[in-house]
Amino acid sequence: MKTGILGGSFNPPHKGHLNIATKCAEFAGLDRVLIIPSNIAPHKSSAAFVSGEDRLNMCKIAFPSPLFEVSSIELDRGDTSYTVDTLRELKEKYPDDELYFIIGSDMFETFTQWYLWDEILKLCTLCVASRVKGFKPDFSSYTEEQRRKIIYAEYEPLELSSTELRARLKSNFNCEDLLDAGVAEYIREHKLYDDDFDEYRAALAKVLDAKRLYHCECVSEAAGELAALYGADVNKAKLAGLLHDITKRLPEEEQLALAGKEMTALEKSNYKIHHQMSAPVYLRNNGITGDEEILTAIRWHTTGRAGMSLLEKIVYTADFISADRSYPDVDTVRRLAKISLEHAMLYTSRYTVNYLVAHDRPVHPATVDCYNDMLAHFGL
Ligand code: DGI
Ligand code: FE
Ligand code: FE
Repeated sequence: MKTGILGGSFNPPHKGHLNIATKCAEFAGLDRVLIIPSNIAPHKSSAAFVSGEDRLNMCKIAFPSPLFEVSSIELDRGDTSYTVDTLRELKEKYPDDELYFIIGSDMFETFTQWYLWDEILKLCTLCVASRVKGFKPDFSSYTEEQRRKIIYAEYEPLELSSTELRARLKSNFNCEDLLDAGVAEYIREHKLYDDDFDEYRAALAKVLDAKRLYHCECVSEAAGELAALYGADVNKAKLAGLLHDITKRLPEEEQLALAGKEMTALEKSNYKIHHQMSAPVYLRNNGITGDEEILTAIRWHTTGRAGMSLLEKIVYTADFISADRSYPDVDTVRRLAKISLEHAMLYTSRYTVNYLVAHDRPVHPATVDCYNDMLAHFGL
């Protein structure tokens, strides 16, 4: 029997997952595919509120039998889910099966950094799902024998991430084409991905259009993930991300009325940076939040500055890597943000300075300070 394995956090499972599993099953002639939600340590996850049990139940709805079989093997084991441990266990349970482990080509790029990757290749065949036609991987780190254990399935991807999906759910975007109707129902019924931000959302909806609301939800999600990764307060980060652009669509006169007194001439003449100054005043005046940390993070989210706090760095970076962003370097910045906030910020502050200089636009001193601060951080 040829058994495929698709692992993931499935938070929530969506049609992109179903697509990759179905295509790989066809390509490799798999008899069944095991769907294995990974165990997530609660403190590590920004969507910590969604239990393993709920993710397991959603997978059962999203992946129909008989081809798919949902397994709780990683949830039962607890702790960090290492692929090698899962494969060992499966090998014991199904000694006569040929195992195929499905991964995306982007994950494959760093495969040789996985824990005991060479043993993984002894236990299974890697089925690399490539979105690029005629994908030619770099094989230099593999032996001839290892190469034979790696196959490629070309597929038409559904460009979609769970982060994006959660932001869509919250801004009431239509998710029908992305999410199984049963899973959507399950999420509603169990109030998953709900937070206590509905009052904040109502305040935002008064002054922002649908597109900007969606951007704010995306930044909120990204900020929550960064906070979980770097040990900041996840709720605070999510709220700061949610509110960061609240005054973006207010008329210029209103923004100046809110914060004009504190603005320098350069700030007054640069419309793009008004909203970082007006937002904290607006939030406080309207009784939306008086949380100093949140207000300060929003206050510097466009320019950055020297000596930023962890929360300030998180909001600043989340704004660059949120799921709705699509500028050419965005994937590079997303990758850097996982390495360190400073790596990402060196890149983005340099990008901003370059962009402004190239377009003959004035550069705010705080933007330069931020860039210099990052250079200094790396001893440059
Ligand atoms: O509000 P967002 O669009 O989500 O993002 P943001 O608050 O980072 O704003 C980005 C815009 O602000 C972008 O068009 C560049 C501009 N900007 C950033 N730093 C400076 C700046 N504009 C000037 N003039 N000077 C700056 O230092
Ligand atoms: Fe902004
Ligand atoms: Fe923004």
